[in-house]
Amino acid sequence: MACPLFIVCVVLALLPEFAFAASASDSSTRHYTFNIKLHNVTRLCHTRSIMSVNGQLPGPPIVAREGDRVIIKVTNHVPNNITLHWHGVRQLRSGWADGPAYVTQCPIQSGQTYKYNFTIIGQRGTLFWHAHISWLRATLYGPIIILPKRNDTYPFEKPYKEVPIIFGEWFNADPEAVISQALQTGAGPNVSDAYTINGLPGPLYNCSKKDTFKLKVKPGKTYLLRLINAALNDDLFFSIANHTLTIVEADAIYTKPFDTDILLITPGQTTNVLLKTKPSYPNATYLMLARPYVTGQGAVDNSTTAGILEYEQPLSNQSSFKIKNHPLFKPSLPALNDTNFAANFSKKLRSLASNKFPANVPQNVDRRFFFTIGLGTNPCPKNTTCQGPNGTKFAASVNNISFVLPSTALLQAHYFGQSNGVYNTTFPTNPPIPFNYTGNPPNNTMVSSGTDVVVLPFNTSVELVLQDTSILGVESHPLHLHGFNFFIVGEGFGNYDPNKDPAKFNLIDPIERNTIGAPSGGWVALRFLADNPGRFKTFHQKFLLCLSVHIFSFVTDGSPVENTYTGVWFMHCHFEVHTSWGLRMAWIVLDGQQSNQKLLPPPSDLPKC
Ligand SMILES: [Cu+2]
Repeated sequence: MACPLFIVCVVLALLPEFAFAASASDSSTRHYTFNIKLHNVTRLCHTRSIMSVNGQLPGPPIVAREGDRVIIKVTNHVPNNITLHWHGVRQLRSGWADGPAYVTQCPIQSGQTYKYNFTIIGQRGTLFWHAHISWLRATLYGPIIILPKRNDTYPFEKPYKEVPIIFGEWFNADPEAVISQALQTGAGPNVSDAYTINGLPGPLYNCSKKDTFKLKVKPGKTYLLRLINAALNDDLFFSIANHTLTIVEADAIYTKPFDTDILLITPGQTTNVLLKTKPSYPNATYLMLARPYVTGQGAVDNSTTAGILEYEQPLSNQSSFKIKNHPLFKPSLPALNDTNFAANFSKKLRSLASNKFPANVPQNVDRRFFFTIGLGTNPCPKNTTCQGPNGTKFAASVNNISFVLPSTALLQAHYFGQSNGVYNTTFPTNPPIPFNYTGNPPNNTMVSSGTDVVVLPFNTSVELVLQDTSILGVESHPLHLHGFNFFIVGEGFGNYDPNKDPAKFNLIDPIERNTIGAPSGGWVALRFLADNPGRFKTFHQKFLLCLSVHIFSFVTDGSPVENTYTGVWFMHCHFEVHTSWGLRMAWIVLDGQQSNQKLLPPPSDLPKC
């Protein structure tokens, strides 16, 4: 049996149809060990036991080249259930490694280990990893840095140095207690106590001067800052005093470079910028600030985190000048609710769309979806009092369905043909009751709940319009799609008009990303090709795949049903509070016909629920 199978796989893997990619020797495997433990951290003079990876906050960076395989051995040494998500990594055919709890996997239980194993295909830039269960990503997060392939270059000036700058959110209380209390009372959760830059709040907070991130630079150099917003619930404005930033990449997609003094980054988004330092030693230091862009009506942490851009002193200066005596410049940031800034900034972002890095925008659409996103309410359970709007409980929904996570994982349920009673495939294409979405809200704000998904055949070209609603106030929502990037072909304020708005779509060079700040009181139109499970490209991978598919069908008596190996891709608001309230759903993308368009079998250590 093995011998003819071997030959078949060699022949199949060599077929020119599949043979356009790099050879296996170009890429390597990167191994990481992540131990999740408790450790004490003090911020704002409060000491708290936090969950962290290898005792680090932020967690350790994953560094790989495009084309590399990454294997992260994650061991859970804390009492809580854990999963980790590799945010923005497309996970072609490796959906088992995506990480959202109860969607692609059951959690890693205390004392257990799971090896996340995936290959980074066709992506380069900055992404990040974070816990994907409850609010644990408050302290479990870190950068993913994808370098170009060896001998490949950036489509911009080679930076002198690269620096990750990861924004976080610090709670003096345990964030798990914060969300669990909110879900119980129905009220909005308590807000954070500080924002952080690389884990440090900075000098504008009490007791935090020593906890300040310092970026030490040399004059006349270009630095690549890899900005990541890992905050739980807040979009952030960011600026460095007296320095212009050039945006060159967003969500691991190269952009047309553009200069800006201020940028906006939502939770779940990443942005690479070039920072050109002053040509000579400036005798000054500069603050970098981040504070929120706020559109909702609930309580908000409106504080500001600061880091310091400090020039290294020339040797000749060191005795005569003290940095302390230098002027400290401070950038100005937009007003907290500056929605015009958000809209203008968003319009300026374009894909590079070069020959080498094309924008493959789907020009034709197979399936159109129109989803409302926003807040709503759930009734207060009998004999209790609730602290949400008018004595109800806060909820959030997509097309008025507040998504309920199952007690097993959707992908496992589907793969093993056990979806009955776990989920329905009836997620509505349109809102159940049309209304004036951004006008006067309807009297009835109650949501329905369920575990409903959309099923898409392989390679379906999808157009998805997300429409904000005014129910309990309009708000910008950072919508994140797992497993894909989408193109942002259009956006606007008010209600989407299917007759007029498509004429204005950009199908040439729209920005491509995995998370979009859907406009407050407006809509955004996205397009993506549902091609994941996806394709493998190297001979090595094709050969192994072929073997595994055949061996798997052999050991299971050749009986796995066609179209049962699929991808299940979570889509949700990256404001953790809205996700907790149900602003989430999932897409099931069926396998393609060819063997390289199918999800691989589950790894043997896949956690059980
Ligand atoms: Cu949201």
